[in-house]
Order: sequence, then structure tokens, then C-alpha cells
Amino acid sequence: MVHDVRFKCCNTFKTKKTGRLRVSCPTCHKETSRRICPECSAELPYTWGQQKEHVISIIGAKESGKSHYIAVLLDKIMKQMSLNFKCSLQALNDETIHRYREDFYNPIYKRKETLNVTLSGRTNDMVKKPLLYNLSFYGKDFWGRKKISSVITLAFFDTAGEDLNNEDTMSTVNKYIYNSSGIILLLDPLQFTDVREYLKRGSSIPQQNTDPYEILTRTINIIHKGQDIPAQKLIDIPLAVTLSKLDALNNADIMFDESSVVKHPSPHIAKGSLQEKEFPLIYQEIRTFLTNFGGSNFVSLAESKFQKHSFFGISALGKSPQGTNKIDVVNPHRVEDPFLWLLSKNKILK
Ligand SMILES: Nc1nc2c(ncn2[C@@H]2O[C@H](COP(=O)(O)OP(=O)(O)O)[C@@H](O)[C@H]2O)c(=O)[nH]1
Ligand SMILES: [Mg+2]
Repeated sequence: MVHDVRFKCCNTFKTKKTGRLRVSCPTCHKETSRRICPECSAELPYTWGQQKEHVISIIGAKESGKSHYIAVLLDKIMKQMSLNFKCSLQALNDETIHRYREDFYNPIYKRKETLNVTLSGRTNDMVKKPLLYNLSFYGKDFWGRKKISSVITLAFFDTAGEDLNNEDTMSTVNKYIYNSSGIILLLDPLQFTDVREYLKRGSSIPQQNTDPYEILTRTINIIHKGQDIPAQKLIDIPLAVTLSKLDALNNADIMFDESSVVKHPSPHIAKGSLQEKEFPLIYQEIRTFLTNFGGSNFVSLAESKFQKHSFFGISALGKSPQGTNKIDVVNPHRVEDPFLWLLSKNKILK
């Protein structure tokens, strides 16, 4: 007999916290500590409900770089941020350990290959499940003894681009978006018509995918419906609009020249603390890029609908993959910026 405690996770876990670790099974009345998500039937981690859960949604059109970004960001947090920010990222279940290793880490870092296209959540249930981690910060107490100062649960959802092409699919497959603590919306610069026009001479440009403006519009609509907030109210989920694949613009100095802040390495991890002064500089550079190269409608939508938003520029791989799917060397650039900004907006980092 399985003793389930059904705590919703996909669309109501933020509000339904009981704080109880054990309850009676409604069928046989034995004590149980298992918690199951009634939406996707995934077993919830043992920490669920005991500490703050933060869902980070990574969204963007098909091929905007979401899966590569998740792979590289998690590696960056585990190997570099953890040392300098005195924290650790620990997977909360075997499914997360296995999925990260097989679907994200091994292809990129061991086999040096690009990742396969993420399958739609309508055909692959795994896509609907998040990668779950505990992020623990440690420090010293008054007497100089080591102590854990705070622990949060982080849930990273990857999405298939096509699941964002239609509001109905989005509101069934991607319900977590309106319960997010932060949204990272990736924009591939090579999708902007004006950038394509400019680069056309001499370079191969990927096919055009869904307009980011449409994805942002649908995201806004499902948040308004899901949270049941009126159209005139601003959305309070912080939005990090992030230009991905910045390396693809390296040969076009008209976009970002060598003096641009976004071209320099991110300073936060190296200094072991948030460098707040950086954010407005990067904001301005990316905003100018977007407005100059055909993204003004996108910028005004983000600015008018979200209480907190910012702009970032990153490259997960640091270099275009060779030929079809081979990666020379993984050299991530500024991938931590949007994540650290979201942590600061959620008051996890100061
Ligand atoms: N130049 C460059 N290409 C990238 C980068 N990240 C991803 N790509 C390419 O973009 C394609 C789509 O990336 P993927 O992460 O699968 O996109 P998703 O559909 O949004 O998950 C990949 O096949 C890579 O070739 C990057 O940082 N730089
Ligand atoms: Mg993907």
C-alpha cells in the first residue's frame, strides 16, 4: 500500500504549505511522509514545504538556447559560484541527478556535442518536471562557528519552444510560469529581423522561429489569468530579458564594441558578491541594442507590464558550435548575471 500525501506542486504549492512532515494516510490511516504532486505524480523532495521554494522559469522561442543555458548555468553555480558565494547546490532527488547528467552535462562537457531539441511536454512528461535543487548558504555564527545561514529550494523548468506557441498548451503544460519567483526569457539575437538583415552578408543564419514579442504576450496573458489579476495591475514576477548567443555578434562591432560592459567578464562571482552597479549599465546596453535592432515593441511590453524587469546579455557556449553539433570548448560568458539578479530581487542575495 502506498501512503500518499497529496500536496499540489505544479500550480498551488506556493500557497499550500502545511509544515507537517507526516500525516495519516486517508485510506489505511498509517503515518506517511511521502508527498506526491497530484498534477504530475512526481514525488516531492523531502524538503518540500519546510523552506522557501523558488521556481525559476527559463522560457524563449524554439532554439533560443534554453537547454544549453540551463546546462551551463547549473555547472557554473556548482563549480564557481558555490566557492565564492559560500553556498552549495545539491540535487534533491535521483531523477534530477540522472537527468542533469544524461541530458545536460554529459553531452556538452564530456561528449562535446550540442543538446538535442527538447521534446514537447504534450508528448514527453519529463519536460513538465523540474530539476530540483537545494541552494544552501553558509557562514559563521556569533562565536565563529560554521552554520548554514539559509536554504532555499530551486526548481528549474526547461521548456520546449513549441509549447510556448499557443496559449492553451502553455497554460496546461507550463502552469509553473505564473507561480515563478523569476522568469529568464531568452532572446536569440539572430531572430531579430534587423540583425538578420545586417548579418546576411557572408554568414549563415538560422531559420526564423516564433517572434519573442508573441511569447512575451502569451506569458503575460497566462500570468494574468493564472494569478487572476486585472489587466491594469503590474505583474510582480521579476523578468530577466536575456539576449543569448552574444558570441554570434562578435564580428559585428556595430552592435557591441570592445568597450561595451557586456563584452567584459561578469565580475560578481570573481568578487564573491553582487556588483549592483553593473546591472544598470548592462540594462542600458542591451535595451539600446533591442530598440536599435527591431525589438522596440518587445521592450515597451516588458517595461509596461512588469514591476521589475532587467536586460542581460550572455553566451552559454562562448562560441558557435562547429559544423552540425560539435562544441570546441565551452566558454560561458555572463550566464550567472540574470540568475544572480533574480536571487537579489527575491532577497536571497543582497
Ligand atoms: N553561438 C551559440 N550558439 C548557441 C549557444 N547556445 C545554444 N546555441 C545553439 O542554439 C541551438 C539551440 O539551442 P537549445 O539550447 O537547444 O535551444 P532551446 O530550443 O531554446 O532549448 C543549439 O543547437 C546550439 O547550436 C551559444 O551560447 N552560442
Ligand atoms: Mg531545449
